[in-house]
Amino acid sequence: MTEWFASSDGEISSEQALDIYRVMLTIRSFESAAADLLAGGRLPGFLHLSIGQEGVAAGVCSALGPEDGITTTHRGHGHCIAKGGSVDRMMAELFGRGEGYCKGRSGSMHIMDADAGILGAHAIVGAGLPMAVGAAYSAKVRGERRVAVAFFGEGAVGEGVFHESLNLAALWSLPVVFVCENNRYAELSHVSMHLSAKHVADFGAPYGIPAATLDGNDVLAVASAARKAVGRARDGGGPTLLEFETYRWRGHFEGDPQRYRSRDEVASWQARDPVARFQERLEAGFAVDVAELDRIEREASTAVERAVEWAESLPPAPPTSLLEDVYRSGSA
Ligand SMILES: Cc1ncc(C[n+]2csc(CCOP(=O)(O)OP(=O)(O)O)c2C)c(N)n1
Repeated sequence: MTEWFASSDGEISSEQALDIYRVMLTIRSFESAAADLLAGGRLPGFLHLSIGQEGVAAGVCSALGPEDGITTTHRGHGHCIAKGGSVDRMMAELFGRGEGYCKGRSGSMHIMDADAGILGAHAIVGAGLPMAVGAAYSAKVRGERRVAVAFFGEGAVGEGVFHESLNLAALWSLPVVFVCENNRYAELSHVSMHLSAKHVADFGAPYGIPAATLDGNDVLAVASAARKAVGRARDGGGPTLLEFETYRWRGHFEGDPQRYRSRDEVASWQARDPVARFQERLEAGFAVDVAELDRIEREASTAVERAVEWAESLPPAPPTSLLEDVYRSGSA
């Protein structure tokens, strides 16, 4: 099955490739800025960063249209940016400002933008899977050609909700793509300590769902597999399970002492940097010149710098706003 998902040359135009590159750099820039702001005491809250995993978010979302939906996790900044979320409103949310996506109440882990098809980030491991199945179910019963994508880590695979979601999606042949970012660790536990199968993709077969394990740090391979899975879902072919092998360069959360892995292991994955690899492909395969790549990089970092400047200049959301949008029954 993995061969069916293999990419072939000429699938992506130079314009699409540069757009994917811009998204990857925006994610890296956003998360690097957030890490520095938190370390410098300027940002409150908790951060789980996806630096090193940008290829999955950018590649998968390049296959989606505005009408399609995604659900994501506690490590979801990249998915939200790739799906068209505003870096301004995301940064305002991280700063706890009223202009943020959740009026400054949630911080990093609950970004949602229904207009952009970001159906929600969920801090509860596995929580996004049944919601994507629900979105796919609604598309099917309404006869709409929308597709839903559930992003999740391999840590979610040990949970019942992963299996319930795959079962119903297969049973009802729903237009959903399950995208696992297998970054080798769930919190402090290596995948070999919590997963019975060798690959997450092995769980596709029992449900009759096509599945493949692919290199998540090769963004063109990701984009190609995603296009096939999304196309299949849109044409009524049902769900697909894609497992992308990747790695988070930072700790599970910012501040994690990371005693569960070696510096050599981190370095070996940094040598497979999805951004640097794609940059080489763009120069060699797409004949893009370095000046153009530098321009895109500057634009991405300027957009993030402006977002930081704007968000930080806003006043914190007032405590009284906590009473807004709170529902209660009975008379006042
Ligand atoms: C249901 C549930 N159990 C436990 C946790 C605590 N927790 C937060 S992140 C995490 C690990 C998740 O690992 P994975 O799904 O592989 O995602 P990654 O952090 O690697 O992106 C755990 C156990 C939680 N948030 N929700």
